[in-house]
Amino acid sequence: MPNTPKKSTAHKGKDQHAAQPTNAKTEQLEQFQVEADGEYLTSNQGVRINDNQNSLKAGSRGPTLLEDFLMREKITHFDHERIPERVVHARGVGAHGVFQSYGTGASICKAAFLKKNVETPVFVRFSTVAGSRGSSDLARDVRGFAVKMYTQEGVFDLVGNNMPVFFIQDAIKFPDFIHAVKPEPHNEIPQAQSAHDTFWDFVSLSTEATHMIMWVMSDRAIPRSLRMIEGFGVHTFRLIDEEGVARFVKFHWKPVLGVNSILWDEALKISGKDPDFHRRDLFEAIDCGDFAEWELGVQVVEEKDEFKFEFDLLDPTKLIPEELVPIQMLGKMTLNRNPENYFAETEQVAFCISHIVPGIDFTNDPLLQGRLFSYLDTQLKRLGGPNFHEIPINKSLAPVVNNQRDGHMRQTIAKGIASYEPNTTGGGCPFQAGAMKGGFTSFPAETAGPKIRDRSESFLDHFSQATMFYNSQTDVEKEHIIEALQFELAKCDTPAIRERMVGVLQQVDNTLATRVAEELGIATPVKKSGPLNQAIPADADEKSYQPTHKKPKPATSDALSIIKNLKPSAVSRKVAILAADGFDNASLMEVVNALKAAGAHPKIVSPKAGTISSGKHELTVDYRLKTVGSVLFDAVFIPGGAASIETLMSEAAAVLFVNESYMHCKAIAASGEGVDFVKSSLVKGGLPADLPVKKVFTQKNGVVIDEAKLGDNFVAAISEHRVWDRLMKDKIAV
Ligand code: HDD
Repeated sequence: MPNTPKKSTAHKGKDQHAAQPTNAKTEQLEQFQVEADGEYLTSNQGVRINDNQNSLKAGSRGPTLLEDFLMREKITHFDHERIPERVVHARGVGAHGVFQSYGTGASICKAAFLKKNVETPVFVRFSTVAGSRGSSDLARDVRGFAVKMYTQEGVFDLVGNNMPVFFIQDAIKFPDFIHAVKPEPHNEIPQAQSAHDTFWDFVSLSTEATHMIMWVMSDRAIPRSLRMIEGFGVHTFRLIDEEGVARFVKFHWKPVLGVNSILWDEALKISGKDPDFHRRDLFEAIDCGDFAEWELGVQVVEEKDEFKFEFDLLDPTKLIPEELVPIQMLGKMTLNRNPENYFAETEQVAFCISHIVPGIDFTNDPLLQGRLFSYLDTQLKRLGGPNFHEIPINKSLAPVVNNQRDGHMRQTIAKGIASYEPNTTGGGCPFQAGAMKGGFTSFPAETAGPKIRDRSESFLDHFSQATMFYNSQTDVEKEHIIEALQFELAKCDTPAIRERMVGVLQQVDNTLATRVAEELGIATPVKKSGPLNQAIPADADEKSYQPTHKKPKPATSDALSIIKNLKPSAVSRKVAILAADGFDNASLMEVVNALKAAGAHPKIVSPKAGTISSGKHELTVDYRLKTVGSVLFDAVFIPGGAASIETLMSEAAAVLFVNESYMHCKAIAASGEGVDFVKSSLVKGGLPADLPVKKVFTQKNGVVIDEAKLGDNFVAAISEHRVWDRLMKDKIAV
């Protein structure tokens, strides 16, 4: 029996895992917040500063004195403001929120945060992978989706992406892969782009990347908003129930707004118009109460079914089709509060895949196993030492009680003389909890086998799921994948790399490979040189490496298409109202009211900043026309009003606005003289006179003009997100 503690310590006995109020993390962070509006400037030692404009000099025109401790303190601190940016996922944005459990997971997982109605504070950081901290949000890239849950049993980090598979199967390949995708080492070009030789060289030589390549070349890599991406834990994890029974799971985050993406031409332009597009979108949405929401779900596979599938559950380049194992929803996450300070919170947050709580455990996925080492190691470098868990954003809400001591920047003032265990000097405290008192116990998975550097044969099928993904897309989505590959490979300088990649694509789909090859001036089929699957030794007979276990698998999976799963809604869409002095107030207000009622955000865009007037009514201009562009909006409305339209007619930027909106398949509405403006703009924009005027208006394909219920019909058109018929039927190239 343990002794009674002699001295009071931070140990709180059995209460330490008591339920946390939702705002507990907010309160914890508030203790560290300092208002910037204190009355007087002080030094870091609290000494009031008399003059912050002039350094201490020998005479007013003389040299600055080394003695100026105030200037030296200020400049020294400035010189040390930067910490190393993340080696990957450097560009990111974060938000606070809460996870509310439905209780539906309680039967398969003993973790307290999955019990019914438990609310757990969270901090989420979204990111791109390849670009530096200052790169554009709109790079064609994977989006990181890292969630830190401050559960009552400790911190749980679910460090995932917006794509359910990964490029490589073994963590030992990660540095090579990242070196290949990052800017080339001799000239540090290109920034935040995979469209260059080294990336395509690597992935064409590592065919395990083929499935992920399909995802990255799809519209998933260019989201409309971070609020409209899915999230995936990628690896197969384990959940353990109260009885100690383990099940395999894949984690999924499903966005309430549905998944939506933009066109590549828009992405290129947004990178210039507003490289902070996603960051701004998330910040503004939370700021105005459009909270971002996701449901957390799991696909569950019983231990006995581990080998039921065509693929290996431990292979991170494979997904479990939802048609085979449906997702069970466990709870809902709402992001409802912006950080107070980017550096203190979003930059210093430290995710580690090893941060798990009782009820969750790992599997032998070799990518996951390597990540278990990498994240802790990277935080030590990035945040400067072993005490990064004490930084407010990383601090656990469950009490932290142990004998770890000291180190750079230690905050905790540990009392007492017992800094070891077992002890009697501290009354034995803190004690090991043991499994019965909530101590973490690893699932006793059977492990045996020779020590060997090898890859399981069950990992060798590199193409089936790439083909399944491609075949699951609509024609529009397939077209986008083809165009993305044409764009990227045309940026490769080395012909052999392009050719090798076309050879890989032939393994996925012949039409896909042929369409890409045509644009690159390559004849198909490409002659094969050596085994395509690079995991197979060069001198091996490739046939003997083909998977022998043929098990049922779907040829397609509708869940993999964005368009097939569209959730029609105009909620939080940003709509431009293009107008100038003399606008028609009645139609403008009808549309504005309909948009607001649907949860969309109408914004007045006008040639000049300030205000515009209808004669009787005055409106504040939200954006000056030439400062923005159609790519920053989801739709456009041009109200009538002779004088307003006359002004717009003479603005090339307004004509471009309408044309780009049309080409990007966005909903367009017009009333009165605005209708003529749309017609003449489209003709001026280079579309054949008979195409837009006849087809656009007779088919009403997302162009709503002068109708009764103009506002409602416009909202209906916006809710469809895009009018893809324009791309396919009218053959508009963007
Ligand atoms: Fe990683 C950051 C996601 C494989 C090594 N990773 C990082 C972040 C996300 C992911 C979302 C950003 C976290 C943040 O916002 O701070 N990484 C993934 C996923 C992977 C994956 C979903 C595959 C399924 N990562 C992976 C491997 C390794 C790493 C195989 C190394 C062996 N990842 C890191 C890292 C980073 C990181 C170097 C950089 C910054 C950081 O950790 O905190 O440790």
